Amino acid sequence: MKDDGVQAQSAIETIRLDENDLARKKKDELVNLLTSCKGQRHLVIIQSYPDPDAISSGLAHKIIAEQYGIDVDIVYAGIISHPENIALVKLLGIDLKKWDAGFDLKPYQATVFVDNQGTTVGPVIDAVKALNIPELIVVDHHEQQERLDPQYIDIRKVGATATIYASYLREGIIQLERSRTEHLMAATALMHGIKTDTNGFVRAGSEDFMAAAFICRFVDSDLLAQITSQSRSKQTMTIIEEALANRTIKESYSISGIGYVRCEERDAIPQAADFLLTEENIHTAIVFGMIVSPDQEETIVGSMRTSRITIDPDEFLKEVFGKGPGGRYFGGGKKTAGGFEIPVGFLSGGSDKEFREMKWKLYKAQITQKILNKIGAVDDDEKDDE
Ligand SMILES: [Mn+2]
Repeated sequence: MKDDGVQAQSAIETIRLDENDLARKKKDELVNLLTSCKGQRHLVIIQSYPDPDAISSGLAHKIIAEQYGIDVDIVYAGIISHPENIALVKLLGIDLKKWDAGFDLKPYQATVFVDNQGTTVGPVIDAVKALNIPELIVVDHHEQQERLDPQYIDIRKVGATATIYASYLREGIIQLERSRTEHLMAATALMHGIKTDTNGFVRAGSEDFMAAAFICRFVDSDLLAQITSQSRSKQTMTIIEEALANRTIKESYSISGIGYVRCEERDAIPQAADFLLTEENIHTAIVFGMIVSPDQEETIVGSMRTSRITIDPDEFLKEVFGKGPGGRYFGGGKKTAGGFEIPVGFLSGGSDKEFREMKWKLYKAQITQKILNKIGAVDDDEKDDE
């Protein structure tokens, strides 16, 4: 790097320089840590319902760490249900391991959390904590949480975790080569990750653009086109239809409870929220439903999307739903999107249709009420409902 002309930097360039300094410093720190872990085997833990940002960041971490002589497996404890995500994993041949109670954690010397801080990864977190596997690395772009105490932490307020991994690559943490298929795959995945987490670059900031500009040289554009051209399933369309029909609009908020949703269709909830946000005069959409896991545990799962700068989904959801008995917030988020999960617990299960409907009604009323209270609106549906 040349440092001539530094005095002539404009304010913006100075900021960019600071960003580059930070990226370089974090990259150096990570290199030192990875070098000291040579010969180990690490477990990258991604969120239970992995999105392209998590999947691509996990993959990038794996190819970087492997160059430092570390074996890496990527694990998730839920389901990959969005067609684009299935396509991403299949087309790029990414080896994601699905966690279950029989998963052998003993081979791993340390854990790595990408695009999360241990709060959205399901039961795998308790299993690794029970075995006292050291929490080594956290790389994320969500608000800082207090669940983990890792040796290395890199949380930046950028559009995607993939942006942070691209910055490591830009700083030369490993040498990307066009002739190596796995490098092209990782770059293509990262581009998709940045793209989806920034709503197609609409919400991207300067770091996200710089990251994309660097990795675009290594992107396989045919593959990227294939990944993004996946269509919506019929079931997803039905859920979006349901969300549209059941929505309540208050103060430019669109709120919709869609009842029971199959576990496999969980990703339709954020897609429905994305869809409701496209309506005229709507700045915020919240969609929620009841998900039943294969072991009959029920959970209310919701997604929030907003286009209003002054609304912070993280703050909003924490304030609306508060904390559960374990002291953990039911919800949280990042700049334009958030989610929440409320376990039904003791009332879970029961195949009786009437009982299920009663339960759903109760939860729907409570959730809607809490949201309306927060935005200062009155629920006049309450009166003329049924
Ligand atoms: Mn992300």
